[in-house]
Formats: sequence, C-alpha cells, structure tokens
Amino acid sequence: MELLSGELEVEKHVKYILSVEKNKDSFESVTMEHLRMNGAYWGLTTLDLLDKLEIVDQDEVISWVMQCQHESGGFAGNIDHDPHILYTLSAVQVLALFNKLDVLDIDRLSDYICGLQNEDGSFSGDIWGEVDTRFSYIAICCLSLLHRLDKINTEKAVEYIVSCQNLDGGFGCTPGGESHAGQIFCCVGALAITGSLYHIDKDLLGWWLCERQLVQSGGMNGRPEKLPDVCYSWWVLSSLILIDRVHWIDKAKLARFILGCQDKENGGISDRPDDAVDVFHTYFGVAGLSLLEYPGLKAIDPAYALPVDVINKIFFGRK
Ligand code: GRG
Ligand code: ZN
Repeated sequence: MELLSGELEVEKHVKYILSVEKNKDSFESVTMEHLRMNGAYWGLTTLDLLDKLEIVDQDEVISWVMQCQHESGGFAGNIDHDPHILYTLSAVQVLALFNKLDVLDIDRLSDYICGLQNEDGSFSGDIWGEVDTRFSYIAICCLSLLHRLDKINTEKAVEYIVSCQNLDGGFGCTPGGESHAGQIFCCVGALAITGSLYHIDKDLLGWWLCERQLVQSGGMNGRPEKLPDVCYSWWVLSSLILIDRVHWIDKAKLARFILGCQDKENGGISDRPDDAVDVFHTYFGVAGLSLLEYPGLKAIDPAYALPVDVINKIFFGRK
C-alpha cells in the first residue's frame, strides 16, 4: 500500500490519550465517567498498537480495574457503579494487555457470565435482562480468553446468533432486527471464535459489507444511506477479514479516509473529517489502520480486538 508511516501522528495521539486520562474535568472525561472501563480499553489498546504501552503505570491501572469488580464477579464501568457484561469484557481485555489475567478469580468471573445465558441461548447484559447479540459476542469472547468456553451452552449460543441472521446476509441485535455493521462484527466474531463461520453465506454478507464503502470519501458507513464514520472501519473491516472478503474493498482509500480524520495539531481521531476527536474513534481509527497493515503498527486480531501478540500469549503461551 502506498502509505507513508509519517502520515499517522503517533506522538500526538499518544499525548492526546494521556491527556484525556489526566484531565479529569475535561468534557470528554466527564461524559465518560460511567463507562471509564470501556475508555481504558480503547485508550490502552491504542497505546499498545502504537507500541507505547510502557508509558502507563500498570500497577495503578490493574488496582483500579480490580476495584471495579462487583461481588457477583462482573465488572462495572467505574468504582461503585453496577456491573455489566459490557464493562466485564473491557476489564478482561485490559488485564490481558498487561499479561495479568492471573489476578482474576476465573471461576467466579465465568460463573457471572454463564449466569447471563438464557434458555434460548441468548445473553442478557446484566440482571435487568436486555438481550442483544453484542452480549453473545462479549460472553463468548470473554470466556474464550479465560479458557472457559465449555462452561456455557455454545451450541445454543450459536443457534441464537444464527436466528438473528437476515435475508441480506447481515445480522441484527435480536431476531428480525435490522442488519447493522456493529452487530455483524459481534455475530461474525462470535461465530469465528466458536468455529461456526460455516453458518454464513460469505459472498452475500461480503457484498453487503463491501457496499458500506462510500465511493466519494472512501470511508465506511454502518448501514445503507448513512454517513461514513471512522469506527465502521473497524466493524466492517474486521468482519470482511474474518469471512475472507477484504480484497473486495479499496483498502488504500479507506486508510486515506481514516488519516484525514486526525486532529493533526492536538492529536486524536474523529468520526469524520473536521469533527471533534474522542478516544473511541481514536481507537477504532488506529485499529482500522492496523487491520489495513499500516506501517509501524502492531497487528490486531479481528475477532478478539486485541493485539495479535497478546492473543498468542494467551493461546500459545508465546509472544
Ligand atoms: C471489543 C471492539 C469490541 C467490542 C465489544 C460493544 C460491542 C462489543 C460491540 C458494539 C457493536 C455496535 C453495535 C457498534 C455500533 C456502534 C455505533 C457507532 C452505533 C451508532 O449507531 P447509529 O444508528 O449510527 O446511531 P449510524 O452510523 O447508523 O447513523
Ligand atoms: Zn462512530
């Protein structure tokens, strides 16, 4: 790909991520207060992809993560908040980044996740019961990282995900729900982790996904007729890679779109050119560039959304 490594403002993005963490009164920090665990995962994974994770005081982070664990075993978005499966995956991913999964009481944590599986194989996000294929992905991803996939009924979990597949080849949040790139990532990721990708019509889904690339900007949208947004670079690209259809899009044009969403002065990446930056889009921009094999970035695993070296350590005990 004809892209120069100098076009990604690595140092500025590192500075931006550290500033959001330090400046607790900033607009972004205040709006992220309740989902700080997700923010920690987005920020720290970005730093790791940029090979700058050593800047962070890992003992401080790990101690904070563990203070967010509830007696049920699940993790909250911040200290003294309620646990939810959304934050539980982020907590596990942050610990994985530091190679510290061994601080966890794996049985207690996996019991929490198993307790969220319903009769029909679906998963609720917490005790209040909302069901969504996002939670199926999270449960499967988390348990796989903990080597405890055997503790749930994976057959039923897969059956439920397949029941959310639409005639256009995509997936929604519940049966009959509209296809959306974010939900497609969750369903394809969960099917990949459980070795069940044979349930997918790869040409049909690949066609729907590659139509998300907009001719003019090169960016991806999440559904037909919507605007492009940097985060869909991740949701769409990871899915295309998992079903082996990434060669159906213009990779260089997508990389250009992401690079054009950088704040070249103060660091950070926004959803589309000239919008305000945030940690979420900074992460998905850098992760998207990593999937595009942008020079100088660590490779990221498209199913687990963690750097490949982290995944190798977990599954093969090596770097
Ligand atoms: C480990 C990467 C990772 C994820 C964990 C939470 C989760 C699992 C996945 C979320 C998948 C999802 C539904 C993503 C979409 C997020 C998003 C940008 C939603 C916006 O939707 P709309 O309808 O926006 O407001 P559009 O772009 O359609 O106008
Ligand atoms: Zn977005």
